Amino acid sequence: MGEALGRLNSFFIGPLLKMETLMKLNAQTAKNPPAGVESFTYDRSALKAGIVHLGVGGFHRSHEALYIEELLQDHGVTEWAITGVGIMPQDVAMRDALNSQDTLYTLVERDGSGEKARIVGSITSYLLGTEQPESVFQAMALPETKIVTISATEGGYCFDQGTGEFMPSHPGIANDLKNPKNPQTIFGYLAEGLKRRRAANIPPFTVMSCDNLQGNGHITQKMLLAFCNLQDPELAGWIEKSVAFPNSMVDRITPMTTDTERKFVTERFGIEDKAPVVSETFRQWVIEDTFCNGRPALEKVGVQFVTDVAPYEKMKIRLLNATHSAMGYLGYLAGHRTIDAIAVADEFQPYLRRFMDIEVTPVVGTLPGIDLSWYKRSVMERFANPTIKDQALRICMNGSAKMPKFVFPSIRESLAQGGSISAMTLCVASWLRFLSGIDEQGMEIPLEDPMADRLRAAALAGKSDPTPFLQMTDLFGDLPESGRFVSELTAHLKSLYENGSRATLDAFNSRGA
Ligand code: CS2
Repeated sequence: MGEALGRLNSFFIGPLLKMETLMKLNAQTAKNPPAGVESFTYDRSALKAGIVHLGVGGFHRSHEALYIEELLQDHGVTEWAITGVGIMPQDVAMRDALNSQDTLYTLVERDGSGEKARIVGSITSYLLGTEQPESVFQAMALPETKIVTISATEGGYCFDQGTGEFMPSHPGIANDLKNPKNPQTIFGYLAEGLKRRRAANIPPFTVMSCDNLQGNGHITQKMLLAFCNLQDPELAGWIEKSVAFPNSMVDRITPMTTDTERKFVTERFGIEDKAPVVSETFRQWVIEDTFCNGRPALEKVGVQFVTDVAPYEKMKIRLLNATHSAMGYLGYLAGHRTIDAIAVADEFQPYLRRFMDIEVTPVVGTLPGIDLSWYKRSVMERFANPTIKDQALRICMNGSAKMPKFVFPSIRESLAQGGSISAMTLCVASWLRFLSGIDEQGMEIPLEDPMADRLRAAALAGKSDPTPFLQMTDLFGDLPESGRFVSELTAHLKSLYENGSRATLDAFNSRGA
């Protein structure tokens, strides 16, 4: 939909610069990298893949694959390399890019003080599930595979956003129940992989979600059990008894790789890489230590193991991810295209402070050992990182899975406490305005969301009246039962349509607390 989105999503390789010293990325280049680029020195051929990862996008490659890389490079570990798996038809671009360069890629970490590039070798093979599902099942069934990690985006878990319950009618799930050998969802792959291990009497792997869902391990477990109960109840019983699903909190801002990032890596480091990753320098990973078949010593490379990850997840999702949403939709409507520009824009500062300090912080509560003021300051500094041109459109993708997890729970909790919901409701209104697919200048907005057609139809039917949206209980749950929510939402949406985003923000800011 729209040329802009095509450019944002594709792995299309634009014309590269003609540089005499340009090196194509491959195993040879990794042994002799260009000046200023770090590379690994371990023997890649001696590694075993202890991890199968479903959903190899930029985030996995800037985060988990880097932690593993450090274990391989700095701690002599050999058992925990990664088999990467794509499960979406569009992952063919990643497969082609990575497989044409020995599954290597360049990771560039950037902030105001400069940038550091390294060639990462921890993903030792890449399989495309849509074309070779059997190879994926075999990899999952190997005794040396001990963990399956997942980054499937918040929308990949196939539950009803209103009730949190499994959706057997989800088209991907319906396919996987009918065609277990050609799955489309993570649950189809996990069920088949675990089924084979059980049949071969091999201990199960741990299943670890790396997506921004509160209680991501619990959700994965609940959905997988619901899926298996429909397909093979005995398998479900075995999984319930013997598979671990640790909850985890993951964090690293990683813009989508577009031609801009590719060109930057080529020009700055002299590497021709079809799939580089550019990320911020900050990273965090907090995991519950409940693995059922061993785990890498990730604590050696800075991962925190805790008994309860819930406070960390809540803090991150409600403050970082939700504030991202508050910046993305309204910022895009106000004409900004990158998150750093929104973070420093005068009209956004008071709004975002109110969003975080007055509305979200009271529902997050106090967290043992965590200074929330410091956390919020550091989040705002990360958003403002001018070297990371994180796309507002990336943040605006898949709102139907993000808003019910990032923003709606805080509105519900604040309503219950009698707190203010005005800034959070303005965020929801900006999402609904965005979903009309037409910006304030009359230009098309590229909408990327599995529910895009339904959402756009609701926006066009209601315009400044949110009623068609509020009837979607599979999205809004019980929120529309709150008169306060509905009236504040209606007022914000009307103002966005009638006065535009900047005037709405100015009026909001001048009203004060
Ligand atoms: C973002 C996240 O997708 C989003 O809306 O908030 O991708 C965010 O950048 C990461 O969770 C940072 O860890």
